[in-house]
Formats: sequence, C-alpha cells, structure tokens
Amino acid sequence: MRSPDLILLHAPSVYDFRKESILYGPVSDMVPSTPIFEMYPIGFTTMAEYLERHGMRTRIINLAMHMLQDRDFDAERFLSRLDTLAFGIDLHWLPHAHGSLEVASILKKQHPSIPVIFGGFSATYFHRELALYPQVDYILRGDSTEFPLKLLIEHLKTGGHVRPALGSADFRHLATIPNLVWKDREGDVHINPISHVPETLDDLLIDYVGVMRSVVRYRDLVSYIPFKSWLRYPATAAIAVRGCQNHCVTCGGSANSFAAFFNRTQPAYPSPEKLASDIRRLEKFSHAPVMVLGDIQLSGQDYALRFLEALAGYRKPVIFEFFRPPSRPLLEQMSRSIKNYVIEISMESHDEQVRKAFGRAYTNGDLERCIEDAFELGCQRFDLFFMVGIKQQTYQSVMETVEYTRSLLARQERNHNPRLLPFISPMAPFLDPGSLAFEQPEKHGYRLFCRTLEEHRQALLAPSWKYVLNYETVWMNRDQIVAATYEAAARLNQIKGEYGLIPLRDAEATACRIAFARQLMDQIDEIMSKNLTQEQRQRHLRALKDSVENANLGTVCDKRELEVPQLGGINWLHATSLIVNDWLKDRKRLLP
Ligand code: B12
Ligand code: SF4
Repeated sequence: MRSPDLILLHAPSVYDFRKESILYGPVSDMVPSTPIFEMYPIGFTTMAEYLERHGMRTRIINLAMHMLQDRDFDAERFLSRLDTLAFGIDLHWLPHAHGSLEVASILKKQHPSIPVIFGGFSATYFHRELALYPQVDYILRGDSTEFPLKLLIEHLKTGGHVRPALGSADFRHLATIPNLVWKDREGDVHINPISHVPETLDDLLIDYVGVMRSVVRYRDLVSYIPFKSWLRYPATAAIAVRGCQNHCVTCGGSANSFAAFFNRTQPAYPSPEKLASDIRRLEKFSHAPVMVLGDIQLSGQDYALRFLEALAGYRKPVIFEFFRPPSRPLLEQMSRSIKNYVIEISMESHDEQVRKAFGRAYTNGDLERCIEDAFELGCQRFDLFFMVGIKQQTYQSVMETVEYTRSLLARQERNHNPRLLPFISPMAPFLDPGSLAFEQPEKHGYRLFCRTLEEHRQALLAPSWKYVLNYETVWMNRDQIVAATYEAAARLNQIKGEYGLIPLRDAEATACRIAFARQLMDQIDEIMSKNLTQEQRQRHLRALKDSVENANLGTVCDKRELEVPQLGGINWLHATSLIVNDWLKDRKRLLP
C-alpha cells in the first residue's frame, strides 16, 4: 500500500496517563472526551479532505484513542512502524501540551529525517516558544491551515529541504508559504506572516465519507473514532463559523484573541445553504444528532432564517449552540423547519452582573422568556450551562446559581415540562491563552500560575486538577474553586434527582463519585503538604493510582446526561455504498 504523504496524529493530554497517578477531576465533564481529551480537532477532517482532493494521501491516527482503548497498546512500537513523508501533530487545546510534545520527541528519535509539523490554536499562540523545541520542524499558524499545509506538503513531495540553507531556492520558497514558521539549516527560526485568513468557509468540507474510506484503506477503525463512546453515540458536527464577534473575557477564541493572534478581524461563515447541505449530508451517514458548532445568529437574523429555511423538513436531531437567547421569530422558523432540536446556552452565572463581567450582557428575563418560547414552540430539550471560576464570582454566588436552577425547574414543573437540563462545571484545566483575562490578568481579577508553554507542560503532571489549574481569581482561590465545584455539583445533582431529570439511581451514583473525589482530593493535599522527598511523594501518590482511576470519569455528572436521544447509530449500509462509489470514481479517474 502506498504510504501516506501526511500522517495527522492526535496525542493524549498527558503522554504517560496510563502510568501517572493524576486526579484529572471534572475537566472534561462537559465534552464528549475523557480527561485525556482523546477527541482530535475537527480540522483534521477538513485538512485531510482538502489534501486528498489535491492528490495527497492523508491518514489520521488517534493515538490517544488507541492508548485509551487498550491498556497494553505499545505506542512506541506503533509509532516506530509508521512510514510517511511528514507528521502533523495538533497542539490545538493547551491541555495537550505534554502529550503532543512527547509524541513529537519520540517520532524525532525514531524517524529523524521525517519532518514534524505542529498546528492549532495553542501552537499558534506559543509559536515562538514551540519552535525552540528540537522535535518541532514547522508550525502552521492561524485558524485555517488547509491551503498552507497543501503548499508545505507539495514542497516536501517535490524534494524540498526540510531545513534549507540560507539563500537557497528552498529557503526562498519556504519564505513564501503563508502562516508558516520554519527553521533554516543553522536552526534559525523564520516566522512568515499569517496572510492566509479566508473570508468564507465555502471551500471546506467535514468529510465523514473520506474518514470511512480511510478506515478501510488503513484497516484502522480506532484511529478515526473521535471520542471513546462514539460508536455507541456517533454524533457529528457542522461548522457555522470560524472566529467570533464576542469578547468573553476568558475565551481564547474571542474576537480580541482572533484579531491579536490569528490575524482574523472578521468571522468567516459558510453560506447558509452550504451549512444546510453539510447537515443533510451528515444525515445520511449517521442517525445520531448533529451539533451545529457556532451560533447561527452571529452573521445576522437573515442568515439564520435563510439557513433554517434551507433545512426545512429535516427529521434527525440537531443541537444548536447559542451565545445569546434566540429571538421568537427564529424559534418559530426553527420549529417549522426541524422536527427534533435541542438548544444549548452557556449562561455562566445566574447573577446578571457576573454574566455581564464575563462578556454576556442579556438579562435573566431574556433567557427565561426564550426557554418558555422554545418549549411552547416544540423544542425537545434546553441545556443550560454554568461555570465556576469566572470574574466577580464568589463561592456564595456559585451556590446561589444552583438555587436559581432550582427555581427554573420548579417553574418548568408547573408547566409540566421537565426538559430543561442544567449543568455546572469549572473552567478547567486552564484559562485560555490569548483570552483577555490571560493577557491582562490583574485587570480582570486573575492570578496566573503558568504563563509559558513549558510551565503548562509541567503543570499537567501535577497530582490533581487543583494543582493543574493555571489560575485563581481574587474572588476565589484554587481551593475555593475546587470546593465550590464539588459542592455545587453535589447540590445540582440532588436537584436533578428530585425533579426527575435523571433516575434516582444515577443521581445516587453521581453523589457517591463526588464524595469519593472529594476524599481523594483531601488525601492528595495531605501528601502534598508533608515534608517529603520527591521520591517519597511519588510513592505515596502512586499508591492511590487505582482509586484515582476510578474517580476520573464523570465527576460532576454522568456524561450520558449530555447525550440527546438518537434514532439509531451509523448508517453502515449507506456509508459502505458511499465508500464503494467513491472508490469506483477514484479508479475511473486513475485508469488510462
Ligand atoms: C467547536 C469547539 C469545540 C468542540 C470541538 C470539536 C472538535 N473536535 O474540534 C468541543 C465542544 C467538543 C470543544 C471541546 C473543547 N474545547 Co473547544 N472550541 C470550539 C470552538 C468554539 C470552535 C473551534 C472550531 O470549530 N474550529 C474550526 C475547525 C474546523 O478547525 P480546527 O479544528 O480549529 O482546526 C484548524 C486549525 O485550528 C488548525 N489546526 C488544528 N490542529 C492542527 C494540527 C496541524 C498539524 C495543523 C497543521 C493545523 C491544525 O488547522 C485546522 C484546519 O484549518 C473554539 C472557539 C472559537 N471561537 O474558535 C473553542 C476552543 C478551541 N476550545 C477550547 C477548549 C479549552 C476546549 C476544551 C479543552 C474545553 C474543556 N475543558 O473541555 C475541550 C477539548 C476537547 C477535546 N479535545 O477532547 C479553547 C482552546 C483554548 C486553548 N488554546 O487551549 C477555545 C479556543 C475556546 C473555548 N474555551 O472554548 N471545543
Ligand atoms: S465563549 Fe464567547 S467569545 Fe468564545 S467562542 Fe463562545 S461566544 Fe465567542
């Protein structure tokens, strides 16, 4: 089999997670991943599709998933057997600072002549520091790297030097590739400007057929699974926007952050019709819900209405994420077009002042009206998210948030409507680099424990999520953030049980997990407070490893609470027919 031109590799958050004893806590409770963040960036699929479309073979390898699925999986042996022209590793989310650098280092030792390319939001933010690691050859900056990546792979395919001599033709060529950070033969780092910032997303495709074709081509299903429970719950995603117009203080994907670090001054959108047709394509592939990533209102009400009209008659579940409560006319159109939809809104706090300080300036009244309207018009479920660790938020305020959810649920119960689902979780493990709060911590009431990439890499090896947290606020220190998280989670869990949102048995199981996690936190704190040598401390921590592993999943809630009832799983018959068609087309193209 022809070896690929590029292997895109996704590392676990901490490379040695199977050996280390780390109480990760509720860091990933609100996303489909486990705490090792096995989900690869959705951009892997758009990059792979774009390169394949231009004749370059691309393979995705979810190394994190392999290591998670099989405790005896020998990652180093697996990596040593790979053959390719180049490796691409994501350092998109900062929690991968340890794993991604470690995997790059292993690859460099095993395959010294194969270049290693980094990309993603964190790689972009920390590009100067990242380039200094010897295992890193290239970094592609920015939020849209499909085109520059193609240019770079073309350079390598045509025999271009990885680290060219000063003034050579290859040196001059690399200097023209947009967004690229590269090194010359002397090891000097060159930083090309981020000049590739597309204004629309019409040329992008999340290609699940391509993904299935690669599963067959490389006989490697595990590598393409985006998160652990995906085969049971094969949720898919469609991208409504790149960039954002909002200025949420703790977000590394805010308008300010995009302008300062990604050279993006305006968000990019697909046309509303393209977004609708992306979703219809996904409908054939999987019966599970499709999540629309990004608020469809960002580009204006007209855009959102056009998109919903284009989706008329859609029958499978769609999950919409809104950054502010949608208007009634929008909800009306949504209900006319889609039979089965769920709304998600991150309200962050019940306190309007705290929410405003965070960057979201709607009132509780606006939100409550929206909930009423949505249910009246036929919305299937309304998920409300709250966060611990934000500006101006005290321990007391977090507890009041939980009480607020009780009052909302009481009102819903009077309306005989139990489909409102509240969630609360901490901002963890990290405050996003590039966010306003990270850039000006004092101004926003934050104290940072880590600033550099290396500091974050090391923090990830700390024994519990309290010590991994890269921040605290002037309103809550790290201990209070942890205490508020567990207490709020315990109270909210009880409320959900009382209101019948989750079965009582599940509520009891979650309550036990929370109590167990709290106890373990205390044990770890005690070990950390003792005057021990590093070796003694490690020994004590390792003795907790089995207990820690049992406490590492679903702390603040059961992950299945986030799932939306689905009409079935992957449509294997349809997926197979698409792959065969695709393969036949490919063959026809290649035959003389
Ligand atoms: C959608 C989204 C999600 C989805 C992810 C879907 C997915 N599989 O990618 C969900 C909701 C699951 C999610 C989860 C998380 N997210 Co998020 N997410 C976003 C959001 C809103 C949009 C990102 C997006 O859609 N991009 C478009 C896709 C197509 O492109 P892409 O995947 O980014 O890939 C492109 C580039 O980044 C780059 N690239 C990426 N990887 C690589 C690798 C190589 C080799 C190369 C060359 C290029 C490259 O090129 C790609 C193609 O152009 C951003 C905020 C924003 N406004 O952007 C936050 C954001 C990226 N998320 C963030 C965070 C912190 C998280 C979590 C860690 C939160 C948590 N604690 O649970 C988790 C991590 C999940 C995991 N790995 O398991 C932060 C990241 C800050 C940072 N620097 O670390 C952001 C910026 C803001 C935020 N706080 O939400 N997220
Ligand atoms: S958190 Fe705020 S700034 Fe960040 S992507 Fe969401 S709406 Fe935009």
